[in-house]
Amino acid sequence: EKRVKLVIGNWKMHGNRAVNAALLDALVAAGKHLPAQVRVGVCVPFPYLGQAQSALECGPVAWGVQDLSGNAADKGAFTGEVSATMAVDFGATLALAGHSERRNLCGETDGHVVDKARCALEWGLTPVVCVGETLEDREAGRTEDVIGTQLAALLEAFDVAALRQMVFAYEPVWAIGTGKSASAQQAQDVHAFLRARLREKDASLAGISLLYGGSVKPGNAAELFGQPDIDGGLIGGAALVADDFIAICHAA
Ligand code: G2H
Repeated sequence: EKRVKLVIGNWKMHGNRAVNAALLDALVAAGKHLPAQVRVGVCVPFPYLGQAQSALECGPVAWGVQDLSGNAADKGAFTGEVSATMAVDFGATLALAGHSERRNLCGETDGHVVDKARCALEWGLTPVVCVGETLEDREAGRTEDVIGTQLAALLEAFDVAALRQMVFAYEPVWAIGTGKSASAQQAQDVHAFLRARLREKDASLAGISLLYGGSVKPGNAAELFGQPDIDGGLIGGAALVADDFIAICHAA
């Protein structure tokens, strides 16, 4: 099956209007030279969605959000929440769900991740569902258990047609922002495991794009993306440096 290659920047809680403008301008300038077979996007903090839309709407780079309300897809009495329709109102097409920082710092459970993915799908946003194990999990030999459980929540909650609209990102928690990337082989092993689980549910799900995230840099991107089951990356720190992010896009 032919899988879509994807590189998504996750700005996390970084930026301001001036810094974003420079970064977005660089992406616009690079846009026409980006490899045609690679879908590129950036997930920005909510207040800057409009800025991303204005800058990117005429080019090939997509934009999206780092989180969404799982309480309701459109509106309601949910103080502080941002809905899928609001993101779509600003042209977003991508929504991260279940990033480890949200699971660990904000107490998001697999149930919340399912709710968020459901709200995203209701309005045509592509959910980018993140899974990953901690160092403690890995050292105890629980990597596949932990990731298998995180994935199973989605596989049980959605039918095949809905799952086919999703992207999954494997982000080992111990490799996030630590400068310590998983080796290409470690990442490939988990990606192969995820793809096998998807295929078990339905053969067509083997065509889902699986991204690797965790200290991807220009220097390690080509090797990671060259693995048979890695279809691109979710890029944090390096997505804040235009030249690095563009180099990573070219490595996909
Ligand atoms: C993992 C990744 C992007 P970084 O969180 O989601 O961040 O590339 O900084 O490790």
